[in-house]
This record gives sequence, structure tokens and C-alpha cells, in this order.
Amino acid sequence: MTEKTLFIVKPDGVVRNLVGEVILRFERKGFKILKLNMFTFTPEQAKKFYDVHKDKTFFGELISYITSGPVVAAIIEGNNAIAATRIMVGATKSFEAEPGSIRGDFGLGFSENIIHASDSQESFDHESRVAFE
Ligand code: FUP
Repeated sequence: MTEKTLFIVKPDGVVRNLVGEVILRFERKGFKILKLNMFTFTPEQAKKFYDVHKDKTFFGELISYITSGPVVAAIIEGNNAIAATRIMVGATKSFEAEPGSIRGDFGLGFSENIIHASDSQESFDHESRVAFE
């Protein structure tokens, strides 16, 4: 089933020069890159993007981190893109992520965990609208 998804190389991934590495992994896996956008989230845009977390205790920290520097958003297309991308990204806590996944291979952080990926069709629709507005 051909599907689209969104990933975002977060500020720590950009600072650590992992943009090329991340894009390369998705290209090699067989995904087609449809759109790319490098930008810095405004606080308003970040709050809209992470709306689902607005009542969580970590919301403030999440917004200040994601707005702290440029990010690279990509819309990609391929077979079962949403689920396949989440597997390639790995567990939220990078220190628990499987080796072979992006978080498992490159990080130890929790809020600073290199990459975001949409977890459903609804989040893809919402997040891609915000990241490419
Ligand atoms: P994920 O889908 O793996 O990116 O993770 P979530 O949607 O559950 O969380 C979004 C982001 O919030 C994560 F990337 C990390 C951050 N987070 C915290 O900083 N603290 C928490 O307690 C939970 C999540």
C-alpha cells in the first residue's frame, strides 16, 4: 500500500550534521522524497504541531527545544510508509532504541532524539500542513 509520511530532523540532528545520513537511509530503503523544507519553528507553529501534547507536563520543554534551531522536514512516499518509518526511527527514548534504528544508532537523548515521524494518517495530515504551511 503506497502511503506518504512526514519526518523531521530535529534541532539536535541538524546541529550534529545528521541531515544527509537520515535522508540517505530513507532513500536507500526505497522511499521517494516528495518534499523537503528547512525552517525554524515559530512558537505558534510549534504549539500547533505538538497540539496533541498540550496538556502534558513536558509541553513547555518540548516547545522550547523544537524552536531552538533549524529543522529539516521531509514528505516521503513508499510501501507502508508510516509504520516502516516509525521502525526506522526507533523508540522515543534513544537510549532504549534498537541498534539499526536512527535513534538507536545516533543518540542517547529523550527530548533530544534526532528525528520525529508521524504515527498515523491523521498526524501526517496535521503535521505536514504545519511543517509546509
Ligand atoms: P515519538 O512519537 O517517538 O516522537 O514520541 P511522542 O510523540 O510520544 O513524544 C513527542 C516528543 O516529546 C518526543 F520526541 C520526546 C518528547 N517527550 C519528552 O520530552 N518528555 C516526555 O516525557 C515525553 C516525550
